[in-house]
Amino acid sequence: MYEPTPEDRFTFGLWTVGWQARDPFGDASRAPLDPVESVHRLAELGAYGVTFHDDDLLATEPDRDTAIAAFKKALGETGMKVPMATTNLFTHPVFKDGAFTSNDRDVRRHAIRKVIRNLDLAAELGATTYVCWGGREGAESDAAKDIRSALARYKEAMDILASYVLDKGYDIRFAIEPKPNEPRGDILLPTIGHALAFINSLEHPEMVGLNPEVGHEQMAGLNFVHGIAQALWHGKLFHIDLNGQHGPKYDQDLVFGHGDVKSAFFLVDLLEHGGYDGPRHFDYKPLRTEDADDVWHSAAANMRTYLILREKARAFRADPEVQEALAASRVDELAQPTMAPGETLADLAADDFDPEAAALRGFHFTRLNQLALEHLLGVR
Ligand code: GLT
Ligand code: MN
Ligand code: MN
Repeated sequence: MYEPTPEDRFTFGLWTVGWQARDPFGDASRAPLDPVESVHRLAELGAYGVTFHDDDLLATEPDRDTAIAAFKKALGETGMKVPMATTNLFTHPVFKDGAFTSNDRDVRRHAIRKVIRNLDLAAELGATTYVCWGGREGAESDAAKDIRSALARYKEAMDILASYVLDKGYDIRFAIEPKPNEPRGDILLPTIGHALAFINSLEHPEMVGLNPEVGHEQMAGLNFVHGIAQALWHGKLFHIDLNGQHGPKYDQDLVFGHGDVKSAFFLVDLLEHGGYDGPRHFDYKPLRTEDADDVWHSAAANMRTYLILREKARAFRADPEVQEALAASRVDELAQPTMAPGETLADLAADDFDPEAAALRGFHFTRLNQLALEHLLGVR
């Protein structure tokens, strides 16, 4: 029960289990982890694949060719896939004022070269999604950054990368990952909504979608389930970062479900019934208190929690009382167009409607919410 298999398509960033737990106040509490070990351990736990930043591959082996060869061998031995890759444009101090949007033009050129180099490797390993998390694209002072120029440079970089992928004939789409703040005081493209609007201004909008992260929207006090629903509605949910967060505070990157569990329940319900067929990717950080063994317990916890919530969501949908409550709340009625085919505004004007009577009708949403909560709490 709740044993993950590759069919569940669970994936992990190498940087998650490999996080050494350095934070702004303290040194690493764990030793570096060889990506080869991560691939083997995650495969044993039932994961489908791994994802990586260019620099993650160099965690314990500084020579790039040797590191890539060892990584490929581990993939071959385990059958693990690489559905997504990304670039580290935030750790090296050269990126302290951003990468694509640094005020320093030389840095912007370096950033684009760094992405292009890793795009070639991503394509070779079969990745079809390339994530762009602009963690350092931002500012602490409104005097320090011309935001309109920064967005123009962001667009320029995305347009260059898209045309590179087209020229090479790679089967790759880009996924922008929004985040409101941290490590910058304010980050560009802070939410799903900002990123969706930005994508519309690109030269190849069809090649660019989103990689929303649970905690990042919740840091901004936003409803992640609504954000994901809107991304799906626009056809832009290219990838997803699952983790946990307790409301607006620093980015916690908790195990999936270890933050707002009710939101996690409705998220799984949406992903499972809303038409998302991409990988279920975990982007969490094993707590700094945990030792080398605990890391693997935490990795397993993400998948187990997802599978438990998936079963709860299915049971919720299948419960006759829930179906009856959904009907009583007229949830399906919203799918019905407000005007019937062929109806005119004259027909609309001719409606015999009594707002006073309609205002007396209750929607019974509390009952529905309580049923969901009881499924989640395991008493139904
Ligand atoms: C970084 C960040 C994540 C992003 C990753 C992609 S790395 O750890 O906190 O949210 O998804 O660059
Ligand atoms: Mn993320
Ligand atoms: Mn995060």
